[in-house]
Amino acid sequence: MKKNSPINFHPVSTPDFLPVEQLQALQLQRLQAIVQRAYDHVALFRKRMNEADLTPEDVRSLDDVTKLPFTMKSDLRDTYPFGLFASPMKDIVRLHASTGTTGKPIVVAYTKADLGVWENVMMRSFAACGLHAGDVIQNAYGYGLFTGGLGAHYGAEALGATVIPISGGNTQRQLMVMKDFGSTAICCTPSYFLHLIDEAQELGISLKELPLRVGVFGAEPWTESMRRRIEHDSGLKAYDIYGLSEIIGPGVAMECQCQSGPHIFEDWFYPEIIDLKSGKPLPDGEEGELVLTTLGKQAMPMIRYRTRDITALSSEKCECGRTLRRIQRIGRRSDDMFIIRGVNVYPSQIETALLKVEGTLPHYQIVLTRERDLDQVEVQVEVTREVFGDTVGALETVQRNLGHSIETLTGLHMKVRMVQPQTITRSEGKAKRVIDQRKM
Ligand code: DLL
Repeated sequence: MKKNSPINFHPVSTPDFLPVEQLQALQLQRLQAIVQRAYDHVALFRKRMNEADLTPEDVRSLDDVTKLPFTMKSDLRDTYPFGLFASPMKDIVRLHASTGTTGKPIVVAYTKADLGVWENVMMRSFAACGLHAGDVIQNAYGYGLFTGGLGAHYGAEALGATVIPISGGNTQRQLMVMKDFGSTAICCTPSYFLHLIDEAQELGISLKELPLRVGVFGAEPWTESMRRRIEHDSGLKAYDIYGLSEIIGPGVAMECQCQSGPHIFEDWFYPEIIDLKSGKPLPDGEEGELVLTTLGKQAMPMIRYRTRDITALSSEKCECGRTLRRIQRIGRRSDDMFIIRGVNVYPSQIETALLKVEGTLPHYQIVLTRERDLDQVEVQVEVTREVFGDTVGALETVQRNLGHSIETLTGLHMKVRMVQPQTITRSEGKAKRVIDQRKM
């Protein structure tokens, strides 16, 4: 198979290409049904609706969604484990959980019908980036309570592709399988794929010579610079897939072959962008927090779930012909942000700054400490062996360029420490970018 097949403009056979009026009619019908379901079966939602003096009949148009109360991550924690379920246990066929950084995980549930929706959006995700029956998909997302593994698995099978359910980790085996089984696509976090690129180099395997042509990367923020780096080093086309457990898992939104931001599968997930502080809805094109309503989730309907992910919606026409709106790549979460000397900083800004400098590798960590009540930040970044082996003068130049690049993008002077390749801990799943050692 050719490494980069031409852009595949799909025939108009999926809801991806529905005329907008038809899509909105479908959304309204589903929204009304799901609000009624949540009202009838979820005590917390009914209580909030009653407090706001609302009933499901108040949802007469799509715009009426803005009247409804928000759902927050804390609601899932407070009702742990099963408090937001709208189906009896006998109808629930799968549970997943996401482990937060603190305390109890959040638990999510699926009925058979919900799994059907998930399979459908994942199948459409794979099709959107040009995969089809005959492709060999190496699924290196973790199988288990994390939604990545099983979510991608069933979507790939529904597409008719061959799935390799290898799960995350064991990098050498990943490479052996990739080579011997002729994988044409890989699913994993972008940071783990970088690790695979490094390991392949170590082992003398040229990824560019393998049949691998598509990467389905998500579950963590990554930048355009990272995409360019990955594509340059591996020869595949890297696509951004977005999703979260609370809504369904992977497959809430996926890039098409135009690579211009993930299309939201709006027939199942109704998106809004709100102002972070006021909670007021923002028009398309403006950046704010993504709020999602599941239009078909039976077991655990999520009404106006505040994702904490920051993005903007685009209703501009995409060349692929899909009528589904796109989200701007999610580079940051409102709770990812750290404040240094009064300035808000996001890890993605640092990633962009680092990757602009020749000689750096895309592996970095941001360490926050506190000295005499002052917050300090040190950016640790791996540099190439060539840089490390070079003269002191050359090393200093790279360090200076790094400091300058960070300062230009964040407005802050940060300490930069260059470290040897392979010193920063690799993750098989989501990379941990910020190490906060400040004692609160
Ligand atoms: O990470 C689901 C997933 C699996 C998505 C595989 C894509 C691929 P959670 O563990 O619940 O679910 O984490 C969800 O991860 O709110 C975002 O902050 C972040 N995230 C997910 N995809 C992307 C992406 C899965 N493409 C949280 N870009 C979300 C940026 C992402 N952040």
